[in-house]
Amino acid sequence: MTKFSFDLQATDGAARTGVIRTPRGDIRTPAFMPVGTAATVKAMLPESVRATGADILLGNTYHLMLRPTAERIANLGGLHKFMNWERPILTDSGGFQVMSLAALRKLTEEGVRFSSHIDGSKHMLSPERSMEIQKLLGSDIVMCFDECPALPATEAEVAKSMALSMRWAQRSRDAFGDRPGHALFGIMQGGVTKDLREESAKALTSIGFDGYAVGGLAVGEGQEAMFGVLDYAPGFLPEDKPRYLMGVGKPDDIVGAVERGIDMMDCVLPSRSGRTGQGWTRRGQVNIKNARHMDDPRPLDEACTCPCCANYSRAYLHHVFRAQEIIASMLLTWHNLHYYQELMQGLRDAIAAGRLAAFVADFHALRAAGDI
Ligand code: PRF
Ligand code: ZN
Repeated sequence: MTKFSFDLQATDGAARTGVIRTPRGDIRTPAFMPVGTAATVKAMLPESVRATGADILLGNTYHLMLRPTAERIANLGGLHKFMNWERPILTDSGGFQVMSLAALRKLTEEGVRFSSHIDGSKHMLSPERSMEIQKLLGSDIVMCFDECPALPATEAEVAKSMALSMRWAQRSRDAFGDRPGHALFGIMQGGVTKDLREESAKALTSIGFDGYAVGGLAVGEGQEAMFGVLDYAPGFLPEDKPRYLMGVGKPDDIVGAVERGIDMMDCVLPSRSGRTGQGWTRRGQVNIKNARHMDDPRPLDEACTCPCCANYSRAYLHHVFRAQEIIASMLLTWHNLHYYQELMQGLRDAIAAGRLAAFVADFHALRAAGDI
């Protein structure tokens, strides 16, 4: 069986391009992972998500354990079969979603007790239970169970939380065991404090993981502070393992993260904003509900080859959004995911050719020109 591996193929400054190999297929990096929280990328068929160029999806322990439950998915043959996506799936471990979504949370050394945001039922997540759920789902890339402290937090609070996450990382490693073809990623915490980030990276690398995530960013600190951390944090991690920035981001966040040595990212933005009428293009952001599009026969982006831009006008998109037709979400989500994947392909090609700086300059120049 193909084992899990990472081939680093080229670098350009701190940026890297390569391929993560898994038994379910290759993941070209830098990779963007569309979010399929509830066993679906909302408004998209899996084959359409694949057609945009996605190699891997993200799923969520928290949502799936509550509904339809991990045990039910396991009995039905696992998450890939259940949702009709045969390629790799990365699952988040649940702690981050418990803290942002669940009611009545109680955090202890053991884990987190919480009430479901769906029906109020009581549940527990711990490193051991999170590993068990992610195994039942059949996840290809399993994330450690961690705590992402909510902002604002003092440095002492961030330090205490990071130390807990590192103890949970060891328990996650022990509970995960040896599963050939499946990967376990550690998650670095430590807020915006360099020493804490370094301490966290040392703790994780001494445990040893198949990949390393940078957690605890994009939680309200702002792009400048996030880039400040990314100027040093990837350098604390092993060069020969993938680095995953969790929950990022806008197109310019992605470009900046890749420039700083990040290999994987995920974000609800392209799919979620597709459902609220926000289109992302090379020239910037478009709100299709704006009245100025009402009579516009042009596509959302004249240079885009997605089915939305190939076949539908802004006027049509404007109409179906105003009329709250289901196709509105479908078309704009498809366009946004296509745009994101095309951006990733552009970044990969530029890094491979050693011309990332020129690519990034063009990226910013086109957006600054506006005219959308
Ligand atoms: N930890 C986990 N999932 C996450 C985060 C984290 O810190 C973030 C932070 N941006 C998003 N998703 N487990
Ligand atoms: Zn398009």
